[in-house]
Amino acid sequence: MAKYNVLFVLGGPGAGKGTQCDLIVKNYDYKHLSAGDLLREERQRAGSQYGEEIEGHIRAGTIVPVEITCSLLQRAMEDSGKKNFLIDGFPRNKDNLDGWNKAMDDVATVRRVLFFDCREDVCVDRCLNRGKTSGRSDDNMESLKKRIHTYNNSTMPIIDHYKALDLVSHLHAEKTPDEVFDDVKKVLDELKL
Ligand code: UP5
Ligand code: MG
Repeated sequence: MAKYNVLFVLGGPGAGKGTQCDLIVKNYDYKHLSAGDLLREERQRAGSQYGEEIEGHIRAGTIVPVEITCSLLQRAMEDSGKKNFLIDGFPRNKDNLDGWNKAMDDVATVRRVLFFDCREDVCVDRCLNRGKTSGRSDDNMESLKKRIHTYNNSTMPIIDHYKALDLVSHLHAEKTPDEVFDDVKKVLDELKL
């Protein structure tokens, strides 16, 4: 069987990863999998043995062990019947990267990393604004500070790792969603998946 094509979608909290993935799936044949959304669903699932552990990490802005996240991603990929995936918000640290490589090396190829680069104050404003209605337990200033700390310390090195492999498309994410998407389209049109 041909390997899955994967684009990792990375960037700080509120950088617009989910927003851009929504625009991509309307225009291209990709399946969008948000690792954060899959974890939030698993947290809500009756009988999940991981609910409390996941909630603890989300509130604290720390990273759920890769065995949990990667198995949710793997199952969602298999169930989708699709070939091209946007994996949003993963891998966030070295543990995630190592776990992914171990589990997925034979079945998926990382074709590109879309890096949505957005100033911290803009990210904070967006998340606090969304927090008025999102119901997300981490859209508050206390959790946000921790999310940003984790992003700078643990996720940036992963982006740098893929930069060294020449796989990163750097996108300026402070513009309007449509303007950012114009830049995304150029990347995807060139990739031709
Ligand atoms: N918005 C978006 N784009 C805009 C633009 N261009 N101009 C103006 N406004 C814009 O957008 C955020 C808000 O900004 C929205 O209101 C939107 O309308 C507006 P969104 O597209 O949702 O941004 P996104 O980057 O997806 O932000 P999100 O908050 O989802 O990012 P995080 O990375 O913080 O959250 P995620 O859900 O990925 O992870 C949450 C937690 O889960 C993590 O902190 C961690 O604890 C855990 N997690 C893991 O442990 N492992 C994983 O692999 C994944 C998550
Ligand atoms: Mg998101």
